[in-house]
Amino acid sequence: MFNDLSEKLQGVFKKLKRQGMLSEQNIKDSMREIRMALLEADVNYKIVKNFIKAVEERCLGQEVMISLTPGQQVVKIVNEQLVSLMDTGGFNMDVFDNKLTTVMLVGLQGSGKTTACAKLANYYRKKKIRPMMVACDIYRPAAVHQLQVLGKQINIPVIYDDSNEVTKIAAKALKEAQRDMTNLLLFDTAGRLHIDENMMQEIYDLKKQIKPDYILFVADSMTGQDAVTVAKQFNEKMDFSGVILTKLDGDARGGAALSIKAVTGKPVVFVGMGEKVSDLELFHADRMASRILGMGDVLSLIEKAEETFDEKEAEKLAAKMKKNQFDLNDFLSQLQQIKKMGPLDSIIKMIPGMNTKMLKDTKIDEKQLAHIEAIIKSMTNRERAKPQVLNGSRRKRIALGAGRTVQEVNKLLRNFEDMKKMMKKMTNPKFAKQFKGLGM
Ligand SMILES: Nc1nc2c(ncn2[C@@H]2O[C@H](COP(=O)(O)OP(=O)(O)O)[C@@H](O)[C@H]2O)c(=O)[nH]1
Ligand SMILES: [Mg+2]
Repeated sequence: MFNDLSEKLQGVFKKLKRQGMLSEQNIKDSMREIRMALLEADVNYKIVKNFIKAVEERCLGQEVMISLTPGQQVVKIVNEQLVSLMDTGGFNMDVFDNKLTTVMLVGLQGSGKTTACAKLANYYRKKKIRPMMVACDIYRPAAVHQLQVLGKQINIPVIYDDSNEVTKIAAKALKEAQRDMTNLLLFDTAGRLHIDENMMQEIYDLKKQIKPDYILFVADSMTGQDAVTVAKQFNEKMDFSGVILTKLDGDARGGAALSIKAVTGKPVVFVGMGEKVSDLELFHADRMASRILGMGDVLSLIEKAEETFDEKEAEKLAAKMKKNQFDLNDFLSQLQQIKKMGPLDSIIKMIPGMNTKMLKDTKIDEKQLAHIEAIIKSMTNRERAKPQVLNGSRRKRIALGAGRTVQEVNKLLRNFEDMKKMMKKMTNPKFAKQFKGLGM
């Protein structure tokens, strides 16, 4: 699904993550690439424009510039903006087992209405609902037959009529539904190849007649922008409740999925993932965004970091780093937080102030971390706050207490001093440029 878009976005992020520090120029370059990727995925240009503006503003804000690992923060922001773009606002198509819910399916010919009708019947029946389908597409000779075949296949009753009058078929269906204690009446309607006044009027009249609880617009995701344009026109006339996006199993580029909510204000409710009656999924904006970004893992890692790293704590640390007041107590508390998070290799990149480049050549060894922790824990509070008081005899005492050698204590203190110097440089904007020059 959306392979091209996914690959391109991931390419942008890969580049970003390789850069430890982000400059305004980095961000601008990335935004240009993301914009291209979205446009090529056939996302509506106005939506792309607003999307990029929102992402860029957040990226240039404090949030990213001083942050944690900036590259990953950009990913996180893009992800959040994607989710908000497709947000369903908690919309649910509620159907109850003790009353009748009526649903109309509308859309162009070939978008997948008839198939979606059967998919919905199948989906809700699994939830102990009694569905019934109504064949209101009287124009295509095969359309009624198609619904009947599907109905037979999944054992769902289909209402039809030889009268060739939609109003009569609808009236008959409403009556049968009452008698049959049906909970869900699904009206499959006629489509045209293009928007057509007569067709619109017909389904509009049908709406007036049956007063459906929900109208679902069926959109073929393969048609990208066109699907969105058509959706807009249908919405103006029909004021539909939500969208079923079909054929996401194909090589759709993503334009329809990403634009339809922003253009119509109506959420995607279901997605069609194949021709089979069972190929229907409930739509989740967050999962769709994750799929597009191909990055479920990174996200859960960031979430994990956010859960573990107290936000206030992280801010305090960042401030301390800036003022060069980061001491061994802070170092220890960071080590302990990291340990809570699990496997080190994947986690280490998220430590505030550290970046991938810096850590690339440092072999991270869990045992070594335990030693470091033991050494710091053998120090007094004052020693941790002011490591400069650590003379030879203190170092010897600490080594003994931790069961390590004096050399190890010395090495830790040396590394810590180096790290502090590095942090000072990294948090100083004047040096940020130089750092990049040095390839750090
Ligand atoms: N791959 C795939 N094909 C679909 C999906 N939904 C519908 N189709 C196919 O699209 C074609 C048109 O579907 P149909 O339900 O007849 O569209 P309608 O004219 O709107 O009623 C049929 O060949 C369906 O099998 C889907 O989610 N994935
Ligand atoms: Mg049809």
